[in-house]
Amino acid sequence: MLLKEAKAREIKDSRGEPTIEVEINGCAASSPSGKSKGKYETPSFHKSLKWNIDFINKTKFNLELNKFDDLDKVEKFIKNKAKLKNAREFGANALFALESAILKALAKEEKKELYEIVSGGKKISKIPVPVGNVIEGGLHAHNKEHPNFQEFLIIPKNKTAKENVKVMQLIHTKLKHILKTRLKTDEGAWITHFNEEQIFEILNEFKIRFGNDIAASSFYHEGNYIYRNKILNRETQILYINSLIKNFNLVYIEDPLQEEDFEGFSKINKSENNMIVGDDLTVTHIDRLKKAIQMKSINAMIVKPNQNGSLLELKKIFQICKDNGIKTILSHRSGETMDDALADYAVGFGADYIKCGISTKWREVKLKRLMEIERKINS
Ligand code: 2PG
Ligand code: MG
Repeated sequence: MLLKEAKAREIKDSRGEPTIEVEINGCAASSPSGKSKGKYETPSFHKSLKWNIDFINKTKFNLELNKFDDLDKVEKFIKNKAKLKNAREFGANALFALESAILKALAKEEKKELYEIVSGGKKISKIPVPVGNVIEGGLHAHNKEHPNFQEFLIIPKNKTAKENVKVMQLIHTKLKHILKTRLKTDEGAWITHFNEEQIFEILNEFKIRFGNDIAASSFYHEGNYIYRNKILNRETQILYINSLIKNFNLVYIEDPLQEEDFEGFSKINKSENNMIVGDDLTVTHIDRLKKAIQMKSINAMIVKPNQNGSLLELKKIFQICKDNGIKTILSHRSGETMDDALADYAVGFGADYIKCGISTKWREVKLKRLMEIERKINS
């Protein structure tokens, strides 16, 4: 495919905030945005959203691109043309939307699916298991009394994505009545005044695997974790999290400690049956992942395309995780677009899990695409 030019424009995400969409040969791709952002994430844009849009619209690329790894030519071109230290400096949202639109256009030209371009033709061996948030607190909830933990996630265990999605949707609907709420967060999970332990008791009744994105940096202040009814220091937070893992059989714990505490993460009890997950800790960056592996901080990692920007680096991250026995969870952001490509990246890169919510149209398109890919692979 000869990439001559690309069109970029501003669109609104599910929160009504501006983000970027790039279109190439009728194939559009866009970037989401987060609210509980990691301190070390790549900035979304270079100088501004407008600067990136103008740059893409005015550039004549003239690059011959025929496979996933040819994104290298794009990254080198951008680095030189925009006089950057590296391609990520272009801005994670802008770079990801551009690279994603390129891969979609390439898939169209080659009459292939996006996930086939991403996998480089390798046989697809698994469909990632969806991780769905049913209740939210922390920065994602806007009611006065809410749990401190940001996400209460359920992880079904059926053989197919179709069955897993059905189970998640059923539990999500049942919880509306149990919690007696009609209010949803940005990610379509329920808002409640119940506290963490009350919610665990409720989820236990469903006999399903569950856990949390604690997003601990969001309630950490000068050495303490400030809960609505208690204050814990580093040591007592570690003891508290380890007791929750044991008492409630939590199988998934994301960011249990603030984003600088690699050593503290190593003290959270890991086993074959649970995932201690880095998100704000690792921010989809190779150096932070390597540090987390060296310090035994995590046994699983969130991968967010727009925390990094470069799909080539994402590919490397998946390889490093695989080589080191780190489970991978490809994840949406709390401010999402209608782009469903997350499912293709999860399948194409061979992610173990996909975290994309359960309810509301921005999340449902991604689950729908996941089930569609499953049908295509099995047909
Ligand atoms: C997270 C994400 C997605 P945000 O912390 O895992 O749920 O939240 O997009 O607000 O960073
Ligand atoms: Mg998180």
